[in-house]
Amino acid sequence: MTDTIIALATPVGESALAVIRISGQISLTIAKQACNCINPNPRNAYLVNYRTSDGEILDQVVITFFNNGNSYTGEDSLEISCHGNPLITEMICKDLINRECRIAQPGEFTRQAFLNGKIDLPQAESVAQIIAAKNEQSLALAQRNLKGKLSDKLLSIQQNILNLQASIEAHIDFPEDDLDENDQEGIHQNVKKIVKELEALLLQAKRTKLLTKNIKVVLTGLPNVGKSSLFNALAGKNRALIHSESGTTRDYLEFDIKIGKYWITLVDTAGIHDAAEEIELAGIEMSLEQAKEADLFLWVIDNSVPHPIELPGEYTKLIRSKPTLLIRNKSDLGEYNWVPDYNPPPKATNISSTGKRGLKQLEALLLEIIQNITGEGSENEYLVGVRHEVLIKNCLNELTSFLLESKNGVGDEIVSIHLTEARKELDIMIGRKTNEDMLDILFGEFCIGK
Ligand SMILES: Nc1nc2c(ncn2[C@@H]2O[C@H](COP(=O)(O)OP(=O)(O)OP(=O)(O)O)[C@@H](O)[C@H]2O)c(=O)[nH]1
Ligand SMILES: [Mg+2]
Repeated sequence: MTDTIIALATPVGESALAVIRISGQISLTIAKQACNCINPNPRNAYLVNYRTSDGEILDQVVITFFNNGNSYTGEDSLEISCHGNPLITEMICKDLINRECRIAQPGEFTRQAFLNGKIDLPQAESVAQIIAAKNEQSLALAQRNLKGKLSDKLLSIQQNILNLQASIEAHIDFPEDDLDENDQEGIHQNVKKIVKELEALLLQAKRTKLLTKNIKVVLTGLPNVGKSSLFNALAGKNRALIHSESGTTRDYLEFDIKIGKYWITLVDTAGIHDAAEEIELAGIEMSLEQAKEADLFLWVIDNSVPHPIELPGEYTKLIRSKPTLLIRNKSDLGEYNWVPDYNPPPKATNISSTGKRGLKQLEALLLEIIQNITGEGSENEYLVGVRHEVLIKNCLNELTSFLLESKNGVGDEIVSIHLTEARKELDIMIGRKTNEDMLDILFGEFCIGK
């Protein structure tokens, strides 16, 4: 007999209700023996008393039975909604263990659903993505993945590769009917089309990284330009210490704010300069660490001085490599409107942190940059996780090798192997080829009860 697994599907703590999930062969027996519900109609709710094996009533609960063909996991399942008191859920779980159930591993319900063919691997992954979504956009995309949209896309790419391979291999079997130049060119064009589709998915993988967490926005710049003042103005409270003396901020400070649909983590850092003091140097070292992890910079300068001193080269490189908004602060004292001499210069805006001037415009520009890097409103259609990103890159490598070798006259029989390998990578993405270790890692990231 296979194991029957149980888990508390709701957070631990006091709440109106708590849900205990059961999946496996003895689900129906539990409905009968613990809840006196002899022949529950699947998907109907029953108000019953939950009794231990000794007949003690633990709680009045609502149970719903799902028969194996129509359950989430593909096995007989039972959901028990009890009062949301941790004492009650603990007693019911203990009684279920006495009745030969065991506590589920993280993600085990979804793993069962996958193993029983209820969903494929991208759909299983989307379940965790739905739970972890940090904004409406990633939620909507995760829900599309759950409907199978990413799987459909991967399957269509795989089918296209298979069709191409079939036309190549038809000629391998009948060498007298060789592929002519036109056939070759047609195949190359089609492979290039597939390469484009995979590259578009890679771009979405990059965007997915931003969508599935808070976007890290780091305030950077020279000392005393007003970084902490701006941090406080955006946070709407006095979190950071502000002083006319330069070198005030030592540790970095974080605060979460919402801009448009997006949660961002604002990070205030120590001003960068050639500090002499050891403690200040340590703070500047921290600033650099934060800058390396930034998704976006708010580069603050003092607009009331004619020409701001350039940042150290390392920072300039970082700023140029990531989306940046140049903030010309202290514009109440003067407007020199310096522009960095590289092309294209970053978007810039004039503000006064202390005078609360230009902040709305700053937020609008920040949102514009975020929408641009997350691809909001564009062709961004899927969440593409890190696992897929690696496999897409492998797949692209195979197709690139195919094109290169085929153009260099390597025989069809040999180059066709690259197409087989590309299809294998897609098999792993979809979950047609798996192994226990991979599934352990993948589902190990889920919460218990999902
Ligand atoms: N007039 C004016 N003064 C400002 C403005 N923003 C900040 N200041 C002043 O500039 C000084 C430095 O401000 P901070 O916010 O501490 O500057 P910082 O960049 O965080 O400085 P460090 O932590 O030393 O790197 C303070 O005296 C602020 O009151 C502004 O927009 N206008
Ligand atoms: Mg500061």
